[in-house]
Amino acid sequence: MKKIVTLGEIMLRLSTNVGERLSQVDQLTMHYGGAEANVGVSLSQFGFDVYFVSKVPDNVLGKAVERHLLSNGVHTEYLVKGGERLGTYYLETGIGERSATVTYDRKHSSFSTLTVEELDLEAILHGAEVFHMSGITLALSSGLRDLALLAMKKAKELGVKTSFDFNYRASLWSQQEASGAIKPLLPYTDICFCGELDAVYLLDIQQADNHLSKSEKLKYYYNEIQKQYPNIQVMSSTFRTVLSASNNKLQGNHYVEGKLYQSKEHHISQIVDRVGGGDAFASGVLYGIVEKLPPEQVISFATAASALKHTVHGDANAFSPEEVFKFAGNNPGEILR
Ligand code: KDG
Repeated sequence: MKKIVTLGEIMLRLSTNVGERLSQVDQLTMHYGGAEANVGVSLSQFGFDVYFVSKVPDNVLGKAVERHLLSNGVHTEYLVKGGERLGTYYLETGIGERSATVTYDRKHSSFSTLTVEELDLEAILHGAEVFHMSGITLALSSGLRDLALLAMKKAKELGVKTSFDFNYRASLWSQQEASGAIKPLLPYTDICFCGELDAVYLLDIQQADNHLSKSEKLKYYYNEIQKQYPNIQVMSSTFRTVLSASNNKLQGNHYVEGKLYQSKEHHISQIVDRVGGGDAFASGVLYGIVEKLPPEQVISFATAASALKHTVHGDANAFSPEEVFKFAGNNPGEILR
């Protein structure tokens, strides 16, 4: 089986039911989240040998996290035990015109104390097809920023494809801090998940001409990013049209060798839970790349995986490739040259 490694924080998520306010409920529903853990779960369901690298407390919550990962087929050998606490977040679920809100309670989490000395990066990354991580990890501590850079460099040294999702979270850090931490990683990145706002606000790329269409603008940004970082082979992102918190349109974009490939537009008219939609998308792109699908199919698969995520509760997708292909339908997407 093909080996994939993801590194990041896994968190406890406590959420309200639809139509409830966090300040008014007595009961919350428990799930596990964390961008790179979500990607790991999806990729494991897609049939890969996934190793999730993280740090969780050596207590009953750490054990519960491990059980969650194992029950999804994710390997936990590289789950370091220690530190004080499991990062937690609260989700007030949105409905209609009211958007969801996220409240973090993750300061001083076990993961934020993880250091390079606690991991054998060579052994962890050896033989992997892909190493994936996201900007969320960089936001959590300076030790994690050092670890992330070393891990990306080590992956490149070992011939492992590196994947990085910007995943900018304004509640964790400023654009300036994010920009300063993300830029050093990009020369070691092969596959990148970023969009227009990331290009303008985190990579200081000049705004595209307003007369261009949405896709032409994105292509301009990707061209500019590639001029600065020619090592980045693939860039992907989605366009979301928000009709309401529970009714969105979603279309995937995938840039390879100077061409932009687009999926069909999915209309998700009854969103159950949109958290993790981006991670499901990233997992779909990585699946397509590892399985060497043509770019039209990669983006069709990834966008379908993301659309499917919106129909299930919790942060992580658990669909098989067959289910995703079936949902994607026969429309393979189109090439915008
Ligand atoms: O992409 C989904 C994540 O945002 C969610 O699982 C929680 O990792 C998380 C975060 O830090 O926001």
